[in-house]
Amino acid sequence: MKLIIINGPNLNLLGKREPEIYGSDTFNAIFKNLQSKFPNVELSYYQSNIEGALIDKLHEVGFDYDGIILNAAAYTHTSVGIGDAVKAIETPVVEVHISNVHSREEFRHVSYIAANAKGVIFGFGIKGYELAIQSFL
Ligand code: CA2
Repeated sequence: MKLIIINGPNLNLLGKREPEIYGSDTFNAIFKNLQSKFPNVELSYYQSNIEGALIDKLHEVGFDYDGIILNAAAYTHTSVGIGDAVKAIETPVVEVHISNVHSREEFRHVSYIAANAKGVIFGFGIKGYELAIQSFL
């Protein structure tokens, strides 16, 4: 089983800022923990702050991997391009958000990804990434 976690803008700051919303773990630590929890999953990770780079990565993995776990961060709520890419690829995408986007500002209630995602997980903190992996197993 080949899965990739793709994180969008500012998620490289995880564990460094706003721990009250996003927790105090760096994604490096989160990723290592996931690898140890799922030793039989070939798990990779990509993060970018650039919309086009995220689209390129979706195209690159989207016909080959078994699953994509996508936290497009703020682009979730703005990017028709990322939404179109999720629709265009073959690999199923599970959308993840660390925070409960529906208990936050109204602009975060909109997702350009959800309609074409296999499912959406939000509000369970970083545990959401683990739940997303489990959903593919
Ligand atoms: O809850 C989530 O996972 C979000 O995708 C996070 C995005 C936000 O724009 C979405 O509405 C919900 C923001 C990511 C910012 O990440 C940071 C992490 C640490 C410190 C500062 C920002």
